[in-house]
Amino acid sequence: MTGYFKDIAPIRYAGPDSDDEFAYRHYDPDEVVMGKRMEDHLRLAVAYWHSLAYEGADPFGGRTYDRPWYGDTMDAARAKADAAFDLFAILGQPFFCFHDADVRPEGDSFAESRRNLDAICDVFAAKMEKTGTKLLWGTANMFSHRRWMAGAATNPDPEMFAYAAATVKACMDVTHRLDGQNYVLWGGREGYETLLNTDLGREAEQAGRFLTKVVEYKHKIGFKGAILIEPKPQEPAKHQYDFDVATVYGFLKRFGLENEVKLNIEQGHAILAGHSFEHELALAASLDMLGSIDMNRNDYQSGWDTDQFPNNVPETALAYYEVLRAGGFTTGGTNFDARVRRQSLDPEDLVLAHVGAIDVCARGLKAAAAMLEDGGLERMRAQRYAGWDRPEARAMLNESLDSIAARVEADNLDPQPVSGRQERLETWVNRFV
Ligand code: XLS
Ligand code: NI
Ligand code: NI
Repeated sequence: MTGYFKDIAPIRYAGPDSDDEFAYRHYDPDEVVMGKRMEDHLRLAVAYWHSLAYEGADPFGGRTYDRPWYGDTMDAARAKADAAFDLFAILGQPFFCFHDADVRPEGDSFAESRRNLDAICDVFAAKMEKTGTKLLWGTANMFSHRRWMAGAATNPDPEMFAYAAATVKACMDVTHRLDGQNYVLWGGREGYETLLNTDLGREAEQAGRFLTKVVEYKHKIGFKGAILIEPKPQEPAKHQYDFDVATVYGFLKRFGLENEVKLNIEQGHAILAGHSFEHELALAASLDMLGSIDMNRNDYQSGWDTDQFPNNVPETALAYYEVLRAGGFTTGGTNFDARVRRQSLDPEDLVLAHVGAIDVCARGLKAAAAMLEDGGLERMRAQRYAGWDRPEARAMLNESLDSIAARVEADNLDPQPVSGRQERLETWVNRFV
């Protein structure tokens, strides 16, 4: 252990009656839920950017935290990696995620930045080998540096497009080398600030060609993980092209990539898009596009993407219900794309934020599993659509409009409304959460 977390022992499961703050009350990695260990269901990951790189800034003020590894040197990056793996060991969760810019200092040239990244990934490789911590996904930060202000793949300047291509290649290379389970693309600057200077058609074409190259490169290097797009409607761009699940699906279909790319769905982004988390998950599952989740929450009052740690069990249960109903994660998992508030200065705050969130996820998962095992919701859903189980009803989907119309008159059809039972269903859910 380095200095920063030295007073904190690894967190263990102590059961719901424990009054130890530094213990899991609900997250028991070995507990079997629907035939699978809890750890293998949730596949929890720490987000390097929020937990190690974020310094406490908000739009009105700068750094508030005082962590010993801050700085733009390789030594600082190595100290950060030491602290990161100490945190992972304390929490005992199996995965982490990172952007290139979280882990290495920017170089004076592209080549130097890439060498810095490679060198830190050597450090990661040794630590991962020693500790067993794995990489859930890698990604490129193509939104913080000023060069990306007008976008990466959708930039009006072709040299920026080239720089973006080289950046993603470098990040895919290290993700592959570290045996990452997925590679994520989130396009915070792939969008616009004003339509007055934007050629929408051209930018979409660029984004489609770019993603096609990413998929081709994945196959070229034999990367076995999934390529995931993370939808978000806005922030930092006024409008982001990967608006929500439905929009991204349309984009992938347009470029013939719907069988190559899946989605990383974030709670806060779903809310920003005017949806619920479970809506985005259910839609992605129905399209066979559900890859992974970024677990966090927004402040519902401020309307911003505040990236807070989850603390609402009923909401989390409904999210995991969709995940379990879709068969659970394969390459994906639960990444805490969440940061402590800027007044939460202490190492304990960082650790306990994760401990609380991990317990929330464990309770949500168990509640979701109990709902599925009970089967009541699925039974009522099936009853609602039972009419469509009849072969003649299904045949109608291939029948012409005029033939259906003729039948309605011939049979003198007079369909009667039936209850949607919403309150009964909501009450049913409350038995489990
Ligand atoms: C920002 C995104 C970002 C992605 C990774 O809102 O959530 O953190 O998850 O680039
Ligand atoms: Ni986000
Ligand atoms: Ni995210």
